[in-house]
Amino acid sequence: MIIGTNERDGLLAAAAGAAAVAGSYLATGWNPSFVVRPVDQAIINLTPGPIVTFSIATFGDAGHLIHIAMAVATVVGLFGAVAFAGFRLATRTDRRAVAAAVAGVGSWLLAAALTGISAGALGAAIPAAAVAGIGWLPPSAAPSGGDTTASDTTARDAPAVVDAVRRRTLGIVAGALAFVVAAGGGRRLLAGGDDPLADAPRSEGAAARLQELDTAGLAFESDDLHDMVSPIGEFYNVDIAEFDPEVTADEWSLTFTGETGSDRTVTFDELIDRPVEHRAITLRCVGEDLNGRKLDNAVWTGTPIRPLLESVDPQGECDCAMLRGEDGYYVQFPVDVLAEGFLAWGMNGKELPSGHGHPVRVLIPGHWGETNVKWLSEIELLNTEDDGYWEERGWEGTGEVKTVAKLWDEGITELGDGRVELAGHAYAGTRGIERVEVSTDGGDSWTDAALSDPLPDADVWRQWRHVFEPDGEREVVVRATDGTGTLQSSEESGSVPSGASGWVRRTVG
Ligand SMILES: Nc1nc2c(c(=O)[nH]1)N[C@H]1C(S)=C(S)[C@@H](COP(=O)(O)O)O[C@H]1N2
Ligand SMILES: [Mo]
Repeated sequence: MIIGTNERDGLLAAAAGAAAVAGSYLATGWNPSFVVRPVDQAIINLTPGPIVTFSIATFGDAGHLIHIAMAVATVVGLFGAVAFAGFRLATRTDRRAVAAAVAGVGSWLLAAALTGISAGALGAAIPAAAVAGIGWLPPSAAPSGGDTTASDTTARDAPAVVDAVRRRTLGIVAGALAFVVAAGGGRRLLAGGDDPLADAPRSEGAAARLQELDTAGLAFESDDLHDMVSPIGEFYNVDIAEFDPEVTADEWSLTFTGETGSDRTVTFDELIDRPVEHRAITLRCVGEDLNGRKLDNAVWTGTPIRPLLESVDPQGECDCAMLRGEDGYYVQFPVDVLAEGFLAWGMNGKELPSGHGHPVRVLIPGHWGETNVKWLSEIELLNTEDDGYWEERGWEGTGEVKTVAKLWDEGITELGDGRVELAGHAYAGTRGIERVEVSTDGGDSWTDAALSDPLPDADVWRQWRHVFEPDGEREVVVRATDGTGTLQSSEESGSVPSGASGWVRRTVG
């Protein structure tokens, strides 16, 4: 097959586009100045809510991969179009330098338009210029396919030349792809792994709390099950964006706006000067499956929000507030719920990692995860209620969590003597967990599981454990009773719109 000039330039342009994206990644890593980010953000913003919700329900976490792939393909296409324009101009002027210059300068301008002038822009420009400059061939060297406007050349009937041109083109494309792969690996070397997190300011008391939770916990045989406190690196993550905003403590501030007696802006230094507490607070995402993994607990260092809130004298008629984060996220709920909240700058004694809202997030006891705004920047007191990000997309996830007892894979452990340990966590928000029952006969009879010790914290999960000896296959069911004496609802529902319900059932043995 002969590659026509258009196809050849198209292929080379795509390779230049891919190299530009890879070069930007090499220079910036996976952070806001990577050129894919603004496009990914645009895709997130433009995707209609029902499609987002459908994709979460259908693909789960794979939904992320879908929009990232779309964003990467779009950006490769944009840089490719720039390189393609370079080929056209080079052909018109018959100058190789034009191909390199247009691809290089054009890519730099495009990258700068997407993310601002940064190392990422240069990272995109250099490989694009290289691929375009090396790859471009004058029409006289090109085999002319039916699609080309180039004048007939001797190459048409010279298979050796055609082969040489094709080999050269494929060689350059292969070189560009090798660069893409190398950039991925090279970035990891450059970054040298994640920096260890620093201790959070005023976190001295956190260690004692962590110890207290550890002591309250049950000794599981299972090594893989989280203890009372989830390790930072294993704490679940839910983000509307693929790129965490980068906000330093110096840059950060929180502003109270809208229907207030007086607006107020709080800086990080002012915040950490306030009365400090180390609270165990469990988070659960409304979007998770009944036995899903978006449930975790940490000890958070921070300060209660109530005195700050009272100091701005909220006056709105709805008694409600819209909270906003630096990533464009927003959620609205009642002021009296917010007043119970906690402004956290520490997690398990460390500063908040970027993925969990560095430098400050809010934690709202007992309500679904979506109320716990990360990278918190603004609290607007409203006059009338308004939908938050997820509410606009069909969820009802600002209310109190449902009661759940989990039985994850790693909570089922054979003890080697014929017995099986069943273990997990149960959570009911500020209602607390009073009891967890286990059935090993599909729900006909129930036994109380052992529970971790109660803690003073208002919003923390409990561990449960039950050992039994299965005689063949058994259907295990678990259910919790909350601190008000209410049994976990057996009525089964999916997570949309207000959280999954039912009892977790597993076949064991
Ligand atoms: N700024 C911001 N805050 C956010 C989100 C977000 O995407 N952006 N996701 C929310 C959702 S849906 C959940 S469940 C929790 C998850 O917190 P985590 O990622 O620290 O576990 O954060 C909430 N706060
Ligand atoms: Mo969530």
